[in-house]
Amino acid sequence: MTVTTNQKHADLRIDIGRLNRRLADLAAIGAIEGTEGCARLALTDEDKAGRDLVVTWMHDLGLEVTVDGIGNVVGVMAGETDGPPVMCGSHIDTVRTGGRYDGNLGVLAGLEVVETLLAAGITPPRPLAVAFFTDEEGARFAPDMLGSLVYVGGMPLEEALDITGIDGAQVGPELVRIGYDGPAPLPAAAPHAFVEIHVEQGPVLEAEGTTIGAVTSVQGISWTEVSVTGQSNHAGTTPMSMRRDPGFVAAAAANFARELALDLGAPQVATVGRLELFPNLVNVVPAKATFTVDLRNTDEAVLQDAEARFADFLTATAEAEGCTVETTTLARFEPVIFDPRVVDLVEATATELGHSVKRMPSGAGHDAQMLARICPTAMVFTPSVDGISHNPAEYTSPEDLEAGSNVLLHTMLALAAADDLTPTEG
Ligand code: HGY
Ligand code: MN
Ligand code: MN
Repeated sequence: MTVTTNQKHADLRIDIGRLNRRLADLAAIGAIEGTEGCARLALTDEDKAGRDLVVTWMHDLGLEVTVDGIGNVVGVMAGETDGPPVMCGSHIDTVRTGGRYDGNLGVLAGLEVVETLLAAGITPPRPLAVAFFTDEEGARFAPDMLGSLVYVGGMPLEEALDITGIDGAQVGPELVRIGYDGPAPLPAAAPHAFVEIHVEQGPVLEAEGTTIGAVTSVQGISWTEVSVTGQSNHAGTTPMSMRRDPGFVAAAAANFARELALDLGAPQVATVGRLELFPNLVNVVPAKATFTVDLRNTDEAVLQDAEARFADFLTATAEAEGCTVETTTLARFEPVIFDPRVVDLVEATATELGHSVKRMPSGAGHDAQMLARICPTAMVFTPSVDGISHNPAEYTSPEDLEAGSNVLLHTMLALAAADDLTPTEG
């Protein structure tokens, strides 16, 4: 038995033109010239400008807007009753090569749901909430999903405010600087349920010609920053036998990470995304190499095995090169399983709306994986053209955006009408 969709408003549909206009208006902030993408790293001026625009839209829709101490913003639409809202949301911070849909869709589709209900004169049985969480990407300040992690009580606010970013800035002062160090209490009260719509960011839905993903889980994530220290020396005069070259160790580690992922097989992935050499000059054997390794797997035991094998290789290679190694864990989240009742509802809603749908895990991290700690949670995926994301060329067709947003609308209406997710007849 599942929570069935709300038949009363079965014909209600979102306005895709309005949604795409908002996506375009938000993407214009931090726009990456010559592309459809945008760059709004967390807590930068561009992020502030994006936040201000979305908060303005929330006020225009009559939502009650709150900001908490880590800068999470929640807009609430009153329901026929009080109590915990059915919440949707995601993030509006981006990576440096961001697309216009990653995160932004989850927030703006939520505003579209609200505007659709307002236009139809519908008051939901429970309050609805639209949220954007701070620093989901973790690209400037690690870990990723920082705002939603603090929101659910997974990290004390004080610890989060002390985090130093890749540019030396700190979370706390940056929040104050952009005016988003808000008063709302943390950890937050649990919503009734949480649903996040997000572009898949991978190739699966497109390859299978499927319109909707009913996301069942999020894979485990392991981020480590590695600092290798050797001895800077002359590139021309230093015999190879006398070198202590951290650049070599970093390159060998990056190559090993690829071999490790191929050896373990899908869904294991491994990425060395950030790599800095010092002094980074053509004729100097580096003194220091700093790099990050991102390992992920749906299976926690295999992910731990991958971490151990990588660490062993790193230690042995650095030792053989006469270098020392320091590692810092930037993020470590185990795989998360979403509430099957909400996953079932997303799947049933997609089917009732006439869309093809597939149950699938998420390769990317999402705020939903944190909300799943405090309330029944699931996600709606829409296809990504060529599976591309974290790239300004990221694209999802209006038809697929519309389908996914209508699934969000009716999933939220069903959750708003359900009594504590108790299965209903039918
Ligand atoms: O890294 C991730 O999976 C997400 O984009 N923060
Ligand atoms: Mn995202
Ligand atoms: Mn992302």
